Amino acid sequence: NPPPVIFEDDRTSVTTEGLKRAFYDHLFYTQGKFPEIAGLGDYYQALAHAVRDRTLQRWISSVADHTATAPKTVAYLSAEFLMGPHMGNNLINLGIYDTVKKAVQEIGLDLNELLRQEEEPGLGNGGLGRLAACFIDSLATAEIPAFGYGIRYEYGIFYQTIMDGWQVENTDKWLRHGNPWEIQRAEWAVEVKLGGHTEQYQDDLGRLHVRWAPEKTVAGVPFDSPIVGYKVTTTNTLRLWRAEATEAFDFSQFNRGDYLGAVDKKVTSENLTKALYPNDETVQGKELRLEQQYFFVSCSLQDMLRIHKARGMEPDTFDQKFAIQLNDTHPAIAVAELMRLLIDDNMMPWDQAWGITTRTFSYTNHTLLPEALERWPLDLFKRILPRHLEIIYEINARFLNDVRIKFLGDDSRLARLSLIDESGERYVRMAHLACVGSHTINGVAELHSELLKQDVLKDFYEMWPEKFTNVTNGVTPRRWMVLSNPRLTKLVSETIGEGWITDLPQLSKLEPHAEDSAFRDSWRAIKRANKVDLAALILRRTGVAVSPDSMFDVLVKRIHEYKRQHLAVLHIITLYHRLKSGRSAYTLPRTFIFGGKAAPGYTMAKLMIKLINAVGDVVNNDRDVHDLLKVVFLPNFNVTYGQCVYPGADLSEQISLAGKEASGTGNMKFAMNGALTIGTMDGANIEIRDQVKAENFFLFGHTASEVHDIKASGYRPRDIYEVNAELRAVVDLIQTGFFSRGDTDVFKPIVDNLLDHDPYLLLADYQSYIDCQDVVSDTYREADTWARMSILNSARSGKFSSDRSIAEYAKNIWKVEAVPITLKPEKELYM
Ligand code: B1N
Repeated sequence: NPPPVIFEDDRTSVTTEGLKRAFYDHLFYTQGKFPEIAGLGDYYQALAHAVRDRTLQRWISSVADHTATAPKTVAYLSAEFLMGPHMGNNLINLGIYDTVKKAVQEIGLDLNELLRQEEEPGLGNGGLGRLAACFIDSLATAEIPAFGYGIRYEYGIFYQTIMDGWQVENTDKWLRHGNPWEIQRAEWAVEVKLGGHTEQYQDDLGRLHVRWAPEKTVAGVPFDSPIVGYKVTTTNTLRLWRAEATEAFDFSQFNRGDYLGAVDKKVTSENLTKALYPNDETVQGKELRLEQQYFFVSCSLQDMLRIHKARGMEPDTFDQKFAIQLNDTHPAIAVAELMRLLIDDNMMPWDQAWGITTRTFSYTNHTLLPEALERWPLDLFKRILPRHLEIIYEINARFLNDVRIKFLGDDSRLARLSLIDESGERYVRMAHLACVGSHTINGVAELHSELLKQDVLKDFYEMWPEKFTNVTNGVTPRRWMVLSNPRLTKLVSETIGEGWITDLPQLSKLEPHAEDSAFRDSWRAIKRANKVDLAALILRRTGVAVSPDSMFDVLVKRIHEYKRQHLAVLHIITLYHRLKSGRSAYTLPRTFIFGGKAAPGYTMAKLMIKLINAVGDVVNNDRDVHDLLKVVFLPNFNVTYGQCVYPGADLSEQISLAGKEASGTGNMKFAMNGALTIGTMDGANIEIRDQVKAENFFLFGHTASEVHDIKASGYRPRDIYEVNAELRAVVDLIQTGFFSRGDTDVFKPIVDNLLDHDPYLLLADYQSYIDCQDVVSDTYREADTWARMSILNSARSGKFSSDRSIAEYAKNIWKVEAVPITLKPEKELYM
C-alpha cells in the first residue's frame, strides 16, 4: 500500500492569508513566473486559478450529489452563451469579493485592474445569448440541477473598431492567453456523423432497422466551466463543445504520401466550431451553420444519454430526468436527433420514442421578424442529415394526419402547418419542428407571446392552444447590479438589507425613501460617480471628453433598423438645428451615447453607425453648440462595457417600432440601475411601464395595433415629411450632405428608404418622439423630481430578475425542483 496522502485541512481557504498564498502558488506553479518578471496578465491568471480552485469544492460536491441522487435536470440548449467576464461574477457569487480585493491590495495590486485583464468570452450576438447566461446564473442560484449546453467558438462575436466613422470587424481572439475558467474533458468526447446515406438492415430477430452510413465523422470534445450559484453550494456546469478531427491524421491518406490532404481533413473538422455567426435575427442559410447546430445538439444529447445510463437508468425514463429547453430554433434539430438516438441506437419503437421526445422538449421563440425564421433548403439538409430528413418526413406525416382529423378538408392549413415548405423551393421549417416536438412553446414578454398566437404561430396555436404560454425575460441582479454597480448595492443593502439580491421584489422597500431628501442626495451622488466612471471609459475609447453634469442619454444594443437608432439621430439633429437657428432659448446639456454592433453583411445597419458618427463629428466640434450636445459612439459594446454603461445612464432609449422587439433585456438593466426609460409600447417596455407606473416612464409612438392599421391603410412617409417643417429641415440636412462634407450619396440609402418605404415607421413616430423628449428635458431640469422617479424605477423593477423567469420555467414548464447541496469536506471529495 502506498503511504497515505496528508491533506491540509483547508486547501482552498478564503481568508486573506490563504488567498495570498494561493495567488503566489499559482504565479509560481501555474504561470511559472516570479514577481520580478511577471506582468499583469500573469497576475490575472494566478488570481483566476486561485478563484477557480475555490469553485471546485462546491462544483464537485454538486456533481457528486447529482450523480448519486439523479434529480430531474434542466438542459438549456443554446447556440449562444454571452457570459461576459467570469472572475468578477465568481467573486460575487462565492461571497469573497471583498476579501480577494483586500488580499490583492496587500500584494500591491489593484483588483479592478486585474479584472480588466480578462478577455470576455463573447460567445453570443446580443440579448438571446446574454439571456442564456443570466438564466444559468439564476438556475444555479435557485439550486436547480442544470447544464448549459453550447458551442465553444474559437472566435466569438467580432471585435468592433470604428475607422472614419465606419464599423470595421476584427477577429475576437479570446483564447489567446488560454481560458482559466474551463476544464477540458477529453474522456467524454463523442462522435458526430455528417453526410452520407442511410440503409435498412434486419436484426437477429428479423426486425427492420435503419443504419446511417455517414460521409464523415467529427469528434466533439466538452469544455466545462463552473456556474456558481449566489451564496449557495450548487455549482452547475456550462458544457461547450469543440469540434476536432476524429483521427488527427487519416493514416491511409498519409501513407499514400498525401500529407497535406490528411491534415486538410483535420482542419476542415475543426472549422466547425471556429467562429460564431455574427448575425442577430437574420439567417444566412449557410451549410456550416446547420453543421454547427447539429454538432452541438448531437454532442449534448449523447452526453445526456450517457449521464442517464451512468446513473443506472434506461432511455425509457429519459423524460422524467431531463427537461430540455430549446433557446430559439437554433437547436431545434434536437427533436429529430433524440428520435434518431432512441430509435436507431436504442432500438425503441416510434410511438414510445415520440412520447419521450415530446415530454422532454420545450421551445422558446425570441422573435417575430420573418427574416429570422430558420428554414433549410431541402437538398442541403438531405446532404448533411439524410437520416434526420427521413425522421422529419415521418414526424410530418403523422402530424399532418392529426391536423386532418382536427380540421377536416382544410388543405391550405395543411400546407401552412407542414414541416416542409413546398410553396416554391422546398425547405425544412425549423420553427415547425420545434413546435411539433415540444410540449410547451413560449414567447419572452406578454405582448410578444400574444403576437405569436395571432401571427407567426397562429396555426399552431389553433392546433394546440394549451401548448402556448408566456415567460417574460429577466436579468440577473448579481451581475447587473451587485457586480456592476457596487455603489448602489451598498446604499440599497444599507437601507433595506441584502435580501433583494436573491429576491428582487424586495427592492420595493426603497419606495418610501424616494421621499427622503438625504436618500435622494445619496442616490444622485452615486449616479454622478458612475457617470464619472463612464465618462472616463468614453474618453479612453473615443477621445471625446463628455461632462458628467450633462444628461447621459444612452442607446446601446445591436444595430438594426427595427431598433431605430436612426430615430434617435433625427432627434439629435432636431436639437442641433434648433440651436443653430436660435429657436431654443435653453437647451439641456445632453450626451448621447451609442453602442452596438452591426452584422458585417447588413449594409443599412453599418450606414446607421456611419450616420451617428458623422452627426457626432459635426455636433461635437461646432462652437455654436457650446458643448450642449455631445454624441459619442462607444466602440465594441459588450458585456464588460455594459457593466459600466447601465449604471451610468440617466435615460434609457428603448425606441423600437411597437411589435418588433420581442422583449429587450437592456431595458431591464437600465431600470434596475435607476435610469428612466423613453420607450414605445413594445416588448417588455410595456411591463416595465406597468410596474414603475405611467408617470415614471416616458411613453411615445404608435402601438402595435396602430402600426398594423397604418400599414394596412397604405403608409406614405413622404406625406409626413411634406407637412412637418421641423422634420423636413432635419431630413434635408442629411440629404444635402451637411453631415458628409457635401457628399449627397453616402446617406442616400437611408434618406430614400425613410421617405419612400420607412418600414419601421420612423416618420410616423417622429413628432411623438420629439415631443416626448422635450418632456424628458423639462423633467430632468427638476433634479429632485428626476431623482424620485429614478428611485421608483429601481424600486419597482423587482419583476425583471431572471430568478423570477427561472422560477416560472421551473414550475410551469420543466417541473423541476431545488436540490440543496451540502458542502462536503475537501478531504472526503479527494478520496
Ligand atoms: O432575444 C432577446 C430579446 O430580449 C430580444 O428582444 C430579441 O431581439 C432577441 C438569430 C437571434 N431574438 N432573436 C435573436 C439571435 C441570433 C440569431 O442568430 C436570432 N435574438 C433575439 C432575448 O429573448
